[in-house]
Amino acid sequence: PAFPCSLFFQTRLYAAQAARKVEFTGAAEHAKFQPQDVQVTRLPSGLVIASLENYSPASKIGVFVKAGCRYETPDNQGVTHLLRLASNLTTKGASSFKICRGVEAVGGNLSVTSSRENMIYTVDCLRDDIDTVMEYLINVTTAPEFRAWEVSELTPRVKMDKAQAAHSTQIDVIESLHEAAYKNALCNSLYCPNHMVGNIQSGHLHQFVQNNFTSSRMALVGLGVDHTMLTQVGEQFLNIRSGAGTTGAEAQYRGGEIRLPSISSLLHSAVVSESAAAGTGEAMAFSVLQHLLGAGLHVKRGTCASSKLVQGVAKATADPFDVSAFNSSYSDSGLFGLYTISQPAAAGDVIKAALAEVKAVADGGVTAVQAALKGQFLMSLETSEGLLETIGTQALAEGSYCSAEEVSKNIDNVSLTDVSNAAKKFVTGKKTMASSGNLIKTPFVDEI
Ligand SMILES: *[C@@H]1O[C@H](CO)[C@@H](O)[C@H](O)[C@H]1NC(C)=O
Ligand SMILES: *[C@@H]1O[C@H](CO)[C@@H](O)[C@H](O)[C@H]1NC(C)=O
Ligand SMILES: *[C@@H]1O[C@H](CO)[C@@H](O)[C@H](O)[C@H]1NC(C)=O
Ligand SMILES: *[C@@H]1O[C@H](CO)[C@@H](O)[C@H](O)[C@H]1NC(C)=O
Ligand SMILES: *[C@@H]1O[C@H](CO)[C@@H](O)[C@H](O)[C@H]1NC(C)=O
Ligand SMILES: CC(=O)N[C@H]1CO[C@H](CO)[C@@H](O)[C@@H]1O
Repeated sequence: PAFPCSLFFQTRLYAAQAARKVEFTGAAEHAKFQPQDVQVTRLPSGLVIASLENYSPASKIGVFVKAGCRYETPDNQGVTHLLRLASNLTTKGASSFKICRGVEAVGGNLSVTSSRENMIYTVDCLRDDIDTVMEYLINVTTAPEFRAWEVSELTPRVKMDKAQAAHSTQIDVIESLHEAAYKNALCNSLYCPNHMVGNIQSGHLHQFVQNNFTSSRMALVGLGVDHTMLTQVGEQFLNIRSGAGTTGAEAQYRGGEIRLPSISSLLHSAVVSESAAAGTGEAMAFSVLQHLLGAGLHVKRGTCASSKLVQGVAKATADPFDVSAFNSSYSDSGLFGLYTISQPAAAGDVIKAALAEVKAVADGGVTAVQAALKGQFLMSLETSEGLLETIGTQALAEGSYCSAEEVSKNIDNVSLTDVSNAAKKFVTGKKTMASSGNLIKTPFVDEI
C-alpha cells in the first residue's frame, strides 16, 4: 500500500508554501521548492552530516554525540547530568552571559537533552540567523571552558532536577528498572547519583568531553538548512579530535528487582525482559507487539477499547487501573514489558492479568496491528523535534537514514510469527521488576 511517506512530505510542502506565498509566482518557482529527501554524508573523520531541506523559514540544528550516561564510569557518574546543565557556560570565545544574550538577541534557543545513548545540543533560529547561532552551537560543543566556579554553581540546579525527578514516580521506576536490569552501561542513571552531587569537578567534565566528543561519535543534523553549507561547517569546525575513540562496553543484562516503598495511594510496577537492540527486525516485532497490547502510559480506562491489556485486566479487577506495554531500545539491547498503575491492594491481580494477555499472544492469539504503529511513527515525524531526533539518532547509529516509506515497509514485513515469538521471549525471559508504593500486595519478581 502507498503509505503516507508522500502525504507527510505534502504536509510539509504545504507549510513551506504558506510561509513563502509571496514568492510563488509560477511553475518554475514551484519546482524549485520541492522538498528534498534527507541527505546523509559521512566525512573521512567519521563525522556524519544529515539534513532535510524543507524550505521552512525556521531552522533547527542539532549536534548529536554518542556520549549519554551509558558512557559514564564509576569515577565520573553523573557527569552527563552536569553537561546537560552546562550548555550555556563560558566557552573559549564567549562568556556565559554573552552566549545567552547572543542567542536570545536573534530570537534563537539553545538547549541540551540527553538519553542513555546520546547528548543532543539543539538550536532553533530563523534561517537568516543560522550563521550566528551555529557559531555558538559549535563553540558550546567544542570549546567549553568549564570554569571551576561555574561548575560548582551548578550544584543547586542538579539538586533541583533530582528533586523534580523524584516527584515523578514513573521516572523513579524507569531509572530503578535500568539499575536492576543491567550490570553496566545501561544501568547508569540520567540523574547524578546522590554520592556524586557536588563532587563532579571541572576536570571530570573536560576529561569526559575530551574522550567522548570525537568526530566519529558525532552527527551534525539540520532541518531547513542547505546540505552543502552544513557539510562545510562540519568539515571546518567539527573535525576536532578525530580518531575512532574507543567503543564503550557492551551492555550486559542481568535481571533483578528493586522495590521502593512509599506511602503513595497508587502503586506503580514495571516488569520487563530483555528484548532486542534498536534497528533489528526483532526490535520491530517488539514494537508491533507493544502496539498490539496497547502502547502509551495513562491509557484511561474505557477510552482505549482496542487495548488488549486494558480489556484483559478489566476482567480481573473492579478497581481503577492503568496498564500499557513498555519498550526501550538501545544500540545493543532493549527492554520490553508491562507498566501497571493500580491501587496497592489490587497490584497482584492487575500484574498477573496483564501478564496473562502477553501469554495469550505468545500462544498464537495475534491479529495484524501494523496500522496503529505506522500511524504513531508518522505522527512522531510531524513535529520538528521528533523529526530532528529521528534523523539524528539514525544518522549517528547507522550513518544513514531510513525514509518513512522504508520504515512502513519494514513494519509491514513483521509477520504474526515474529510477534508471537517476541511475546514468547518476554514470557520466558529472565525478568526485571521495579515497583514503587505500598508494596504489601505486590508480588516479588520470582512470584509472577
Ligand atoms: C567561537 O570561538 C572562537 C574561537 O575561540 C571565537 O573567535 C568566536 O568569537 C566564538 N564565537 C562565538 C559566537 O562565541
Ligand atoms: C543558563 O541557563 C539557565 C537555565 O536554562 C539559566 O537559569 C541561567 O540564567 C543561564 N545563564 C545565564 C548566564 O544566563
Ligand atoms: C527552547 O527549547 C526547549 C527544548 O526544545 C524548549 O523546552 C523551550 O521551551 C524553548 N524555549 C523557548 C524560549 O523557545
Ligand atoms: C568517555 O570518557 C570517560 C572519562 O574520560 C572515559 O573513561 C571513557 O572511556 C570514554 N568513553 C569512550 C567510549 O571513549
Ligand atoms: C522481511 O523479513 C524477512 C524474514 O523475516 C527478511 O529475510 C527480509 O530481509 C525482510 N525484508 C525486508 C525488506 O526487510
Ligand atoms: C519508548 C520507546 O523506547 N519506544 C521504542 C520502542 O521500540 C521502537 C522500535 O525499536 C522505537 O522506535 C521506540 O522509540
